[in-house]
Amino acid sequence: MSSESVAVVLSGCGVYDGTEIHEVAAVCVALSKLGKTPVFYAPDKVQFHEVNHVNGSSDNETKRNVLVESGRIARGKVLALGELQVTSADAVIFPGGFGAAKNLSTFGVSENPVVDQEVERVLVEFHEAKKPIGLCCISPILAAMVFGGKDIKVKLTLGKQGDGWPFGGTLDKAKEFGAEVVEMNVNEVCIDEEHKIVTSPAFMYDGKFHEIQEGVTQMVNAVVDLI
Ligand SMILES: *[C@@H]1O[C@H](CO)[C@@H](O)[C@H](O)[C@H]1NC(C)=O
Ligand SMILES: *[C@@H]1O[C@H](CO)[C@@H](O)[C@H](O)[C@H]1NC(C)=O
Ligand SMILES: CC(=O)N[C@H]1CO[C@H](CO)[C@@H](O)[C@@H]1O
Repeated sequence: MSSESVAVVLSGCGVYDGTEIHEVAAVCVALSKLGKTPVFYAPDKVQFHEVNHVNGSSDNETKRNVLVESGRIARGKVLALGELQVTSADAVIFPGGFGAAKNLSTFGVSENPVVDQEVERVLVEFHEAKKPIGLCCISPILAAMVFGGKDIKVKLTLGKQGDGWPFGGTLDKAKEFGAEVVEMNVNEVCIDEEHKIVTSPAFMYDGKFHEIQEGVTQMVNAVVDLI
């Protein structure tokens, strides 16, 4: 695989049960503008549930597969997360969407949340190899959980608390997991130089499409700078 590859980890297709589509689209555009090739990965497993994005009702009987759903975003080219080797990409990026809290971890659906084992492996291996990790929206909670569990204090943002920030409680959770949480606006990016972890709030903010795109683009630019 090309050394210009950046792995992009998906969690399904659609904000309420998978990857947030506008965020991943912004990631792909920013990467290709910088001459990088996004290579998509997703866990090959049944997704937590399927949400009707029009009326919000959920169905846990449909048993959609996270990898298959992610193929919609990847235009068919998506590999099982188990195949992602740290040597095959310069960096790894996790866009947001509830899939990160339902399929990549159980943060959004369990009192005692866990991170998917392959997700944990990937985060640990890229960190150990000193390759940059980019996360946006809710996905930084994955880094808070994994590195907090190893007593590694990473610095990250999940946006802010207050008006316009519907998921502000997440900041407290990330602190409980052991992360240093920095409050930031949608157009800002948090760079943990020591651990090469780059985060941006994206749709943690109830923002406009271009605001999300600009924040995610800055996140990707900072990730590529750290390669
Ligand atoms: C949402 O729409 C689906 C499909 O039309 C329907 O089966 C379901 O009952 C609806 N749920 C609610 C809460 O309206
Ligand atoms: C589906 O979700 C409902 C409501 O949360 C729950 O009662 C039921 O046990 C779930 N079924 C499966 C197969 O997980
Ligand atoms: C981390 C994890 O595995 N989360 C959930 C993803 O979806 C499946 C359903 O297949 C759940 O069982 C997992 O708990």
